[in-house]
Formats: sequence, C-alpha cells, structure tokens
Amino acid sequence: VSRTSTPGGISRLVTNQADFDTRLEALLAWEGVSDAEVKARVDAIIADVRARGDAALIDYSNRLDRLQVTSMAELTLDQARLEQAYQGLPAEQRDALTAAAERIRLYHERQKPESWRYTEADGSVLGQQVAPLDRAGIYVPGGKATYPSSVLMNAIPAHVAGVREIIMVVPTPDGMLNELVLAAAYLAGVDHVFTLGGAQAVAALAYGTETVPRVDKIVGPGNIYVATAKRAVFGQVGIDMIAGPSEILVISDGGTNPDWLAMDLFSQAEHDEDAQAILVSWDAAHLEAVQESIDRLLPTLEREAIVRESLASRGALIQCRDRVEAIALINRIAPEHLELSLSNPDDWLPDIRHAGAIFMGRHTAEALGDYCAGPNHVLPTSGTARFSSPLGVYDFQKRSSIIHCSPEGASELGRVASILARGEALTAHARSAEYRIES
Ligand code: HSO
Ligand code: ZN
Repeated sequence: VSRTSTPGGISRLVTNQADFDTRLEALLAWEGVSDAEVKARVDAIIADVRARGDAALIDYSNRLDRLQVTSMAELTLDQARLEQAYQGLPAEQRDALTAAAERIRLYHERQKPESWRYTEADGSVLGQQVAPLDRAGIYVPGGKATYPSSVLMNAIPAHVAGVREIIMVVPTPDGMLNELVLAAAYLAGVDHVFTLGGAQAVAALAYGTETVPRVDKIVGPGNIYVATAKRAVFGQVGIDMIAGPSEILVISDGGTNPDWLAMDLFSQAEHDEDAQAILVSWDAAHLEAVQESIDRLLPTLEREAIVRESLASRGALIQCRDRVEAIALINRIAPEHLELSLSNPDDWLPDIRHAGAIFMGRHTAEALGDYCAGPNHVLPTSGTARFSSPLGVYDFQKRSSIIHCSPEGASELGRVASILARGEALTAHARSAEYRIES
C-alpha cells in the first residue's frame, strides 16, 4: 500500500484511483487487541478477587496503583467528598459542568421509553413493562485518559433510567485524584465511588466483595486490561461495548472555512495516535486549502505529536466524484462521528444509514457534542454503527413482557397451544393449556 506523504503526513486519496479500495480498507482496518498474556493475567486477577474479595482489592491497588492502604475505607469516597469536589471547583468550571450536565439530562429524558399495553376483544391484555436496572457500575479511567465529560455521559443516562444505585470506580495511580471527575460524579447522581481500577475493579463490580456491591451492568471505557476484564465478566453482568479508537468523518461541500475543518480533524486525532480523522469532498481546490490549513495549524497544537501520528497513520483527505459517492463512503465507513459540513445537511439525512452521531451544518463542531450539546458521546466505533447505537437510557433498562388472559382468551389460546404442544410431544404443556379450554 503506497501512501502519498505530505508535510502534514495525512494520506491523500482519490476515489477514482485504481488502488483506492485497498488503501481505504488499510486505513479503516482496526483489530481490537486481544493478547493471550493479558487475558491470562486478567483471568487470574478476577479469580483472586472472587476468592479473596476486599483483601485482593487492597493488594492490587497497592501493587498496581502504588498506594499504601490497609482498608477499604481508604478506597471509598462518600457523597460529602463528591460535593466538596464540586463546591471546590473554580466557578467557571462549576458552571460549565453544571450547564453540560443539565443539557445532557434534558436530552436523555426524551429517551425514556414508555411501558405499553393493549386489550384484545376478549378482554386479554398484552404489554411490555419497562424497568431500570437495580445497580449499574461505571468505570472511569485514571491518569491521562480521565474525562469528566465521560462521567456525565455514562452516569446521567443511568440516573435518568431510574437505576437505584450507581457505583463508580476510578483508579488513583500514585494517589492522583481528579476533582473534576468527582464533581461530575456528584452532578450526575453517582451514589458510591471506589478508587479502584483495572481488572480488579471490573471483577469487584461483577462479583461483589464485602464492600463493593455487585452490579448488574458495567459501562465505561478503559485500557486493554479493563476491556479484557469486561469481556471476561460478560454474562455474569451486562456490559456496554468494547470501544475502539475515536473516529470522525467530515463531508465538506467546499463552503466551510478550511481552518475550521482542519481543527475538527485535529480534535479527534488528538485523542490518541490510533484515532481516525477523515475528510471527504468533491472540491479539489478546497481539499488543497484544507491541506494548507493542516500544515499551518499543526505546529500550533499542544498535542502536535499525537495528532501528527494519528493523521499520518490513519487520517485521510479523500477526493470523491460527487454526493452519491460521498454517501456511499459514509455508509461504508459507518463512522462514530459524522460531520456534514454542508449548506443542506437535511437533504442528506435520509440517505445516511450508518453513523453514531451526525453533526449537521458548518457550525456544529463535533467538540460541542463531546461536551455539552446533549446527546451522548459514548458512540459505536470501528464500523459498529452498522448494528449499534449511542449509549442511552435504554441501556440501563430492560423490558418484561406482560400477558393477562381473560377466561375467553385462555380458552381460545388453549386450543392453539395444545395443538402446537402435542406437535412438539410436550404433553404436560398441552394438558396445562387444555385445562383452560372452556367447553
Ligand atoms: N470524542 C470522544 C469523547 C470526548 N472528547 C471526551 C473529549 N472528551 C468520544 O468519541
Ligand atoms: Zn473528543
């Protein structure tokens, strides 16, 4: 696979090139790392936490996060501590966090599904009852990948869903604790926080210990150990998804300021070296202008090295023929974030089948959605938008079917069930149904 290197290092592709498909596939390819050695270590940690409970959590926290604790009390934060973090923030940060939380809450309130039922002519009632999970566990990464915004995005839908108890775990490597993360937990309605991380935190949430309550579902991002542990406990508990690197696909009609577009690409690329930023346009001169903006603005970035690596390894400026080709690319890539930097984004919507979140028009920078527009920023990555959706209230609820037969309804259904049951040679089923048949 040849790559046209430019000063920005970003690949330049044209859809009519003979090797376009091969090059695009190479850029999109992403293998979720699954390492046998990591798996073995994670399995051992999970088994140890199941066997020794709190004692194992204390040992791992001391060993892996370099702490010196002797009790679970030292790994537990109460509501007063969360509130203190919130009150202690500079007013500007407190206000911004509160405003974001409020908007996220309002958006997610709209997602609340209704229970429903209907009554048949014979008086039988059928329906669906929606109920929240009893307990949800939220994993928050420590260190440099700690995002207070992600605390809001994971906890608020759980809270809106009506989850009875929300438990957050966050590692404190070398005792480092992020006040914004605690403040976000306070605003989002988190009930308990344990300063635990890694596979041991996931194991504690999945199986419970003397101190950590067992949850029903674990959500939230994490490193390879956390991801591997979530995979391992799936089935014992529910999990959200195993997220890949962040991605953005921008479609531009040529009318947006190229500096804006370059910065939109950077905003995803700066997440990490594996993040993917792609821009597609049919306007060749415009693509040159964006390239010029990239080259000029790159040296001004705080995270220049990460952005350069991300753009060089997985980024692309793609020149396509027209709108039809652009739409085909969108649906093929199924991006986590899609920016439609166009004058008529509404006209495009009906043709877009796969995208985690769609940012419409020139002013809707993806960064606005990452923090405070309202919709969730936990989105399907690596093409999984083909079959999954943003994290939402529905992820913290489940449904029970409701069936209430009237005597007439049971009599009618009894006949049908009896025939089918005898066809399956399940005669107790048949007789149970037949008892309800009125003669
Ligand atoms: N873009 C990330 C979310 C995020 N951005 C958090 C900044 N902070 C999700 O794809
Ligand atoms: Zn982001």
